[in-house]
Amino acid sequence: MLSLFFVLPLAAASIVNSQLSLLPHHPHPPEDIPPLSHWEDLAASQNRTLCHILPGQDGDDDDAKTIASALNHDCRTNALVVLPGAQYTMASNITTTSMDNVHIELYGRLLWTTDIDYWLSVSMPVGFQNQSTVWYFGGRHVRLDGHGTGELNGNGQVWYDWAKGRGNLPHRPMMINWRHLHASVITNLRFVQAQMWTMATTWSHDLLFDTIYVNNTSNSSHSTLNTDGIDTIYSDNITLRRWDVTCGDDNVALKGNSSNVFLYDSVFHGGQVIAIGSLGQYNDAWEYVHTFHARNVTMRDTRYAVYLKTWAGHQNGYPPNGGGGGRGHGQDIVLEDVVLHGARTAPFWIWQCENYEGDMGKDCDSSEFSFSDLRFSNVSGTTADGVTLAASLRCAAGGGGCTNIIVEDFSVVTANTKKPLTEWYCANVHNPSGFECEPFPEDKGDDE
Ligand SMILES: *[C@@H]1O[C@H](CO)[C@@H](O)[C@H](O)[C@H]1NC(C)=O
Ligand SMILES: *[C@@H]1O[C@H](CO)[C@@H](O)[C@H](O)[C@H]1NC(C)=O
Ligand SMILES: *[C@@H]1O[C@H](CO)[C@@H](O)[C@H](O)[C@H]1NC(C)=O
Ligand SMILES: *[C@@H]1O[C@H](CO)[C@@H](O)[C@H](O)[C@H]1NC(C)=O
Ligand SMILES: *[C@@H]1O[C@H](CO)[C@@H](O)[C@H](O)[C@H]1NC(C)=O
Ligand SMILES: *[C@@H]1O[C@H](CO)[C@@H](O)[C@H](O)[C@H]1NC(C)=O
Ligand SMILES: *[C@@H]1O[C@H](CO)[C@@H](O)[C@H](O)[C@H]1NC(C)=O
Ligand SMILES: *[C@@H]1O[C@H](CO)[C@@H](O)[C@H](O)[C@H]1NC(C)=O
Ligand SMILES: *[C@@H]1O[C@H](CO)[C@@H](O)[C@H](O)[C@H]1NC(C)=O
Ligand SMILES: CC(=O)N[C@H]1CO[C@H](CO)[C@@H](O)[C@@H]1O
Repeated sequence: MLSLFFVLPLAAASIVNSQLSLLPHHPHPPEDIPPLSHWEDLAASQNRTLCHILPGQDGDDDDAKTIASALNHDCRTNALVVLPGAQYTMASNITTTSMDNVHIELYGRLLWTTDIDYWLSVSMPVGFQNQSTVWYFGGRHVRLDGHGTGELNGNGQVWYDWAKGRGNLPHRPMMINWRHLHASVITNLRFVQAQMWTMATTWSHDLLFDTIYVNNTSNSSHSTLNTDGIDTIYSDNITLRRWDVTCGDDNVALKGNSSNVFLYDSVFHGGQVIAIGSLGQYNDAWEYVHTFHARNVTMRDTRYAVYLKTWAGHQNGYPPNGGGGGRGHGQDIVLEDVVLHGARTAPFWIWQCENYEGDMGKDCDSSEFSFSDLRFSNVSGTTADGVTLAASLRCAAGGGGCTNIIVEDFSVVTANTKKPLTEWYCANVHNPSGFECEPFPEDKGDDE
């Protein structure tokens, strides 16, 4: 039985594996896409229902509805869904959240339309920080394979120009929300020009995202603020392997109740970098982040190597841009084998006074969110010219501060002087190991 199930899939995989790469891809030559007869045989051998979906021929067709219908009805369970077309038009919000044992093969582009007023009117809440989305995607045992050319394209430039650099605009949607998605694999897929965040996992566990290309780049004077690569929220056991991320905000962010998140063999271009947070935005709520391990990550022109951010201990305003007063604990956060190229600020950054309504950097000592067991090992490379600070660790006394921060094999130098970074500013850091803490200079705040 098992051999019957696996013989054909392996043969099919070998056709495409030779083309895998993290770089941007040219579209598959149509002759490389297996014909319908191949998929019919494959589906039959695996006892799957086949949905072979071609793009609508009429420019006004809404392929999103066709795709959703397949994933919700004919091909909801034990199915093989093949999207061999070059481009599909996504013109409505969709919900496909009860898939079970579905393989999706996407070779071309899913392109969202640019009708901002329509999308603002239908974007669906994600359940955190007023974030919203245009695709709820969930179920179990789903495998979505982009074969290196499959692409989700949010047509984000219209959104960047509309937002004009303003953050967290209500109802501005992220491209996709992996929602109650379990034991699933997303692989060899491109995500470009996201409308806001590229994606978030919520209430999801046991996911592998392997070989993922994200590029949200503005061609105008307006920035790509809020175009995070991925945010994990209320999720457990999420592995990110071979990611290549270009974006204008957090490349990877762990929000509240994220655990066992692993990031391997990845490259970031620009952006803030790895964010643990923000946390503690909801008054009186308890949140945790535990076990985040990153290994072999190259960071080019990012702001930091990692930054941990919480809101202050007193609530000031309401989400998405205000808040605070949340409590909790973050622990077992490990980065190893990291190479920096021109980090724009201190590689390690902790602060507990996040706020986007005018109180950023105020009330930094009151948060009741604490951190412990952080290890940064084998971090090398450069910060940008003139950046001499290794760390700004402003932990809040309110939660007891930060305990057990270990730094090993740290060899980052300032790009222009080639001098090792020697300044480590700390507040409420207990048991530092491998570095010498010094107090923040009283006259020089680090709010910016
Ligand atoms: C194939 O699938 C059908 C319906 O999903 C099921 O009834 C049948 O038992 C399956 N056959 C095998 C050999 O697994
Ligand atoms: C589209 O969005 C509206 C408003 O959020 C929602 O009521 C509706 O259920 C969504 N439709 C689908 C198919 O997800
Ligand atoms: C954010 O969500 C909260 C709770 O759902 C709501 O009270 C608030 O008005 C929303 N803010 C915006 C800017 O939409
Ligand atoms: C974590 O998820 C992976 C799939 O990505 C799975 O193979 C593994 O068993 C899961 N780990 C645990 C502890 O459940
Ligand atoms: C990202 O996209 C921009 C604009 O298309 C392009 O210039 C840049 O090379 C891309 N970056 C990467 C790393 O592929
Ligand atoms: C920027 O990108 C948009 C969307 O692809 C395109 O319509 C526009 O022509 C581009 N502008 C420039 C200056 O390249
Ligand atoms: C590190 O990651 C890069 C991809 O960014 C990969 O090419 C390389 O093989 C990885 N190194 C190791 C030791 O796994
Ligand atoms: C986060 O985890 C805490 C501790 O388990 C729990 O009390 C809280 O309800 C969780 N938050 C959400 C929104 O699930
Ligand atoms: C340190 O990290 C670099 C970059 O990933 C890697 O090439 C090197 O082997 C690592 N050193 C050790 C001792 O693991
Ligand atoms: C790398 C990549 O796919 N870049 C694309 C970004 O978006 C613009 C506008 O859609 C495309 O022209 C680029 O090719």
